[in-house]
Amino acid sequence: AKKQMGLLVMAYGTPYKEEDLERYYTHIRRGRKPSDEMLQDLRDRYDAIGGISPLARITEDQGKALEKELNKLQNEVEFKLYLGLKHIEPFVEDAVEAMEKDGIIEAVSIVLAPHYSTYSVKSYNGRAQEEADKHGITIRSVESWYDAPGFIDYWKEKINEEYAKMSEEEKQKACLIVSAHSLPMKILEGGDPYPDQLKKTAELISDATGITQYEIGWQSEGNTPDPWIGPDVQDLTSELYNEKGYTSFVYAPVGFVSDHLEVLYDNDYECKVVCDEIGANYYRPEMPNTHPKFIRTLANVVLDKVKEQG
Ligand code: FEC
Repeated sequence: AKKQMGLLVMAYGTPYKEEDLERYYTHIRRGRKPSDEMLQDLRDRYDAIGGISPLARITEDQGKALEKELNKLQNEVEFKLYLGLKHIEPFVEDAVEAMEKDGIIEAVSIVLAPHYSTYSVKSYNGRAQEEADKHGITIRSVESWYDAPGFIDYWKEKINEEYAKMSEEEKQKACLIVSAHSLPMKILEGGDPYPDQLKKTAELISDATGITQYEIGWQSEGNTPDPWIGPDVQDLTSELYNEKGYTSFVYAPVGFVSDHLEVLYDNDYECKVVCDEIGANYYRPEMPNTHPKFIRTLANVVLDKVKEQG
């Protein structure tokens, strides 16, 4: 019989229905209830993208597609999918418990976010590890995959599709903005690799596409008093327009892998508003979602992790 291995796929999570919004937001804020005003502000943003986010369905589809691809690519191991979310059920801990119930003793995990940071990937992996220890389950965790060749190739293809819509003249005045979720500045004090990893993704995409007019941006910063890493993509847009005269902007939110609030609202609405105000053209390549090239890339990253220790 094939060896059974748990495939723990971890992702952010999203409200399933409107009533989930408050407890979800409270969880993101580590137990502090948001004010009515903050809650209403968030509700308005979800309303603007159609009420709830497509993220729940996409995450599930990504997990299933990855499980299928892994079981297709090799014959020694039977991978069994467990979804574990950061801010809503099934929580990361629920997923690990479900593995124990199924008799799984060995697992591999991956977070559906390319860049490592103490705030994101480290916290997912830490929660998984802590729960696994309680049940005697061994988990090997992928830490990052921001430079995986298939990932860069995916973005190259999609960015090129956007540039192909422009005339040569428009391309001359176009700028690619490569972005990830901002984080509080204080992560930098501990030497967090997150900003360097985003920079590397951007360089690899520039090398692959030949696009040299590109900038790094940060987006979706939280509603807290701390200073967050910048420049924010919206400020960056007007600054670049004013200082360099760019009149077309191509937003590649490479720190995310799905259509969700942070892209559908923060890019497709907020950045679009800035572009409209200055009279610039707005472009945003398709997100990876379940694109075969993307799923194949994740599968290879997982297989490399499994092979690391024979
Ligand atoms: O429902 C959806 O479609 C959107 C889901 C969603 C994704 C996402 C990704 C990341 N976040 C990260 C860090 C933070 C930090 C705070 C924070 C706040 C929010 C709020 C919502 C939210 N995030 Fe999120 N994030 C998503 C949704 N995020 C909603 C609360 C309202 C707001 O502030 O806009 C600030 C916490 C605090 O207030 O103390 C920090 C990071 C990622 C990318 C990595 C990952 O996917 O894990 C980092 C998707």
